[in-house]
Amino acid sequence: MSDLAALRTAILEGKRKDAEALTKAALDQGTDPGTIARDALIPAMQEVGDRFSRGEYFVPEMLIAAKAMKMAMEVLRPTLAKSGYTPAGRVIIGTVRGDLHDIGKNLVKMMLEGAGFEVVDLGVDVSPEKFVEGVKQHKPQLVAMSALLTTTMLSMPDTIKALSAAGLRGTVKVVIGGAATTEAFAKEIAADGYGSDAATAVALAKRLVTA
Ligand code: B1M
Repeated sequence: MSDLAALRTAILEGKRKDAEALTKAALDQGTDPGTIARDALIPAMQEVGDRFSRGEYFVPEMLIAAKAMKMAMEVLRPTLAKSGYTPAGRVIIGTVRGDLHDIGKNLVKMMLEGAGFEVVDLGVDVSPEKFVEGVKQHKPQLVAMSALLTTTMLSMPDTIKALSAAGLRGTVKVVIGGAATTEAFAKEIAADGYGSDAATAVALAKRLVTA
């Protein structure tokens, strides 16, 4: 098995130390960092998402794989920028105002990173004003909001309105998710999409960024 195939397998199986060591070894052997990302890390996370969608992986397997991916990315990140590697797009993500649940949001973030996106994480309890500031500062293609509470999901339309008031709504696609939300709610508040889980969120982000 080539080193990159072994690296893919290490991520799929959530073997963090192997993922880190194999990434270092590939770099030491002179493999281009973009090739490591494109041929090993991103396909591994794509496969994780596919297995989740087919019901072969569940949240724990996805979390473990995402953590292995994170270890590999930490080794790779300093060299990626220098190698001229272009991310799939930039996303800002946050759990909305009043809401402290971040497990799902973190999983979505890790899966997006695994798909090659640059993700700016605004954290939890993110007000509409903070989302607006985040868009001004980081100029993302996509804003992703998460809400787990039926009370806090109401901050989502407020954020969309705040983006419009700041003249930024046309510059970004807005996607939402989290257990409190639904596809119908996304339509009602004129979001650009709804992700029922992390794998769907990645597919949605890819579709909207290339649209
Ligand atoms: Co809270 N909590 N909680 N909680 N909590 C829920 C959400 C609840 C359903 C439990 C219940 O009553 N059955 C309920 C909400 C009821 C409602 O509003 N309808 C609830 C409540 C009431 C509360 C408190 C108010 C309790 C209290 O203090 N009285 C309080 C609120 C605090 C606050 O936020 N202000 C509270 C607190 C907490 C803890 C701190 C103890 C803890 C959070 C820890 C943390 O996140 N760091 C917690 C937890 C763990 C839960 C449950 C048990 C699990 C949530 C979770 O992590 N799920 C939850 C009950 C449940 O869901 N079974 C519950 C796993 C996670 C992977 O799934 O977040 O849905 P999820 O993310 C998924 C998808 O939704 C999607 O992808 C993820 C991966 O597949 N997704 C996105 C998520 N974000 C996305 C964004 C996208 C796309 C997809 O953008 C495009």
